[in-house]
Amino acid sequence: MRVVQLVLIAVISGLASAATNSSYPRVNACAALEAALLGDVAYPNTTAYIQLNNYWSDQQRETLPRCFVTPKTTPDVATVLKILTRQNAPFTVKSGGHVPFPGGSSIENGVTIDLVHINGVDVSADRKTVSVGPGNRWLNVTEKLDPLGLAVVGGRDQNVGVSGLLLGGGISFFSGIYGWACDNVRKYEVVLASGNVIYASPNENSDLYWALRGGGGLNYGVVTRFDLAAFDQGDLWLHMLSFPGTENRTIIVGFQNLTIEGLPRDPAAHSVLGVASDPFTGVTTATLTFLHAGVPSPPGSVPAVFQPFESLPKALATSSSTGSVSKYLTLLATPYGGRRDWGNVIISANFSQVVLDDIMSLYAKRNAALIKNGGGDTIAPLALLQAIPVNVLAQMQKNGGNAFGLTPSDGPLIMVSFPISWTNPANDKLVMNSTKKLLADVAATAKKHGVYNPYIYLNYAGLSQ
Ligand SMILES: Cc1cc2nc3c(=O)[nH]c(=O)nc-3n(C[C@H](O)[C@H](O)[C@H](O)COP(=O)(O)OP(=O)(O)OC[C@H]3O[C@@H](n4cnc5c(N)ncnc54)[C@H](O)[C@@H]3O)c2cc1C
Ligand SMILES: *[C@@H]1O[C@H](CO)[C@@H](O)[C@H](O)[C@H]1NC(C)=O
Ligand SMILES: *[C@@H]1O[C@H](CO)[C@@H](O)[C@H](O)[C@H]1NC(C)=O
Ligand SMILES: *[C@@H]1O[C@H](CO)[C@@H](O)[C@H](O)[C@H]1NC(C)=O
Ligand SMILES: *[C@@H]1O[C@H](CO)[C@@H](O)[C@H](O)[C@H]1NC(C)=O
Ligand SMILES: *[C@@H]1O[C@H](CO)[C@@H](O)[C@H](O)[C@H]1NC(C)=O
Ligand SMILES: *[C@@H]1O[C@H](CO)[C@@H](O)[C@H](O)[C@H]1NC(C)=O
Ligand SMILES: CC(=O)N[C@H]1CO[C@H](CO)[C@@H](O)[C@@H]1O
Repeated sequence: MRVVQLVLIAVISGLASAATNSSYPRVNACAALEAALLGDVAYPNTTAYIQLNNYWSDQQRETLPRCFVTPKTTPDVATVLKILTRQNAPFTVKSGGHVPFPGGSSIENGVTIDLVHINGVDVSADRKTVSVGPGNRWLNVTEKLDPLGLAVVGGRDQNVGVSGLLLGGGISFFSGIYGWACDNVRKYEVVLASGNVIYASPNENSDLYWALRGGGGLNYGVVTRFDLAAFDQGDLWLHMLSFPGTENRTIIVGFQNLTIEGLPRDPAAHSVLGVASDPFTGVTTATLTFLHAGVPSPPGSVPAVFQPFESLPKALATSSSTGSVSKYLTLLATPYGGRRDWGNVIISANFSQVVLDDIMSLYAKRNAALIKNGGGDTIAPLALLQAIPVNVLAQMQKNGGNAFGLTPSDGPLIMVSFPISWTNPANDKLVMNSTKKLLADVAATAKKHGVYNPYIYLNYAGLSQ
């Protein structure tokens, strides 16, 4: 999908032939940028280049541009786009660099526009809007807002970039109340390929406003400011429960009931279920993460919505705590490094036991094959279930609706994604093949049993999707 975006932008701006002509003077693009921006350009083998080349996955970090350019202002971005389009130079845009696959926000032999220096976080006088620069990571936003008793609908991991998450959708701790992150953007500042700066909101360029909410950001321009709806927010509550993976039926059935019955009754509640497979033994562990946007009373109690899980036997571990949004963005962060892949399939939350068993057995079979064929590499698979309850789908209809094409009558839904990490590049094909096949097999069983939804969430979409 991301690659398709790059190709599209190339076609839109007439770059397609240049992108395939290796003798095209791309080095000149870097030099022209350097001249125009008084040196905000970093070349290979410099400290600046090495620092900017900080991606979450190894595959992105290995995809090396001719130069990084780091505009500091919106007019700088306009200058950069004018130069690059005039020179027919291939380029990409980077915010937090958390797309896993090569080319996601990196480009071999092109120019990477790194937005890191466009990093304002400004709260309006009435505390209703936070204007966020596209180069921020989510922790930069929450660290500013927590002390003010404010929050926005944003990411759940400290290092994820604001731009990719907001442009693709954005599942948040607060989504039950407000919808996904993209549903809570009041206004975008966008630099078009022409270098023109325009604004998109419900009453200005409303078609672009619609498309930017989940329709594939880089297709339309470079966003240089997001005006986000803010709300009063204090501490959160977190509760985690781990079970042996052999309990997957009970846990997944409980998660289905939570998605269908529980979450709509308490929109402040949020939950994720992971079934992790040990890289060497294939032994699985199911971990439920529960969050609540308010501290339960009495302190130490478990909110009613999560009570059905408290009585389940065989829990391996549990933990509870309260704290700031920043605390949980740090606690739940996934470290950098390693080779990475993922993809997702979205199904009706009310899937039958047959579908559940099919998905778990397809997952286990795929993981066993990786242990057998991976040559001892540390290949760490995860099956991640995320709820899309009807209250979230209802919030997605705000402001004219987003670009997903989902309504409450399509739900409730569960997104099943399969993130995986490994270390040996020799296993790239093996692992990525297996993920692609697993996604196709899971989609096929969902289709066969009438619970498939064709929506694919861009922000967890694999290269093959
Ligand atoms: C550890 C981890 C945790 C995650 N947690 C969540 C989560 O809680 N909720 C959720 O919904 N998703 C989550 N995601 C998925 C995440 O939303 C996507 O990976 C997202 O694309 C990352 O954004 P980024 O800015 O870091 O990525 P980048 O790779 O920098 O950018 C993503 C895409 O957007 C383009 N782009 C970047 N900036 C701009 C801009 N200003 N204008 C136009 N195009 C731009 C890039 O070219 C690229 O195509 C997580 C991912 C990871 C790896
Ligand atoms: C590639 O670009 C160079 C420089 O503009 C040009 O001389 C050459 O003809 C181009 N080659 C092809 C195959 O388009
Ligand atoms: C954002 O947060 C990171 C990590 O805490 C920090 O290194 C960086 O300087 C921050 N950026 C800004 C603009 O505050
Ligand atoms: C799911 O549970 C069943 C029944 O306990 C078990 O046989 C199977 O191995 C489990 N699958 C996974 C992936 O843990
Ligand atoms: C399903 O969820 C509802 C609402 O939270 C709860 O009352 C009920 O006990 C749950 N059912 C089971 C079987 O867990
Ligand atoms: C779930 O599916 C079952 C059978 O497929 C059906 O009987 C039931 O009404 C459905 N429940 C909901 C809440 O849609
Ligand atoms: C990947 O899949 C393709 C097509 O299914 C197959 O031909 C190829 O052998 C596979 N490669 C690996 C390394 O598994
Ligand atoms: C000497 C040195 O570090 N050379 C490196 C310069 O950068 C290129 C591209 O990043 C590398 O391939 C070289 O190894």
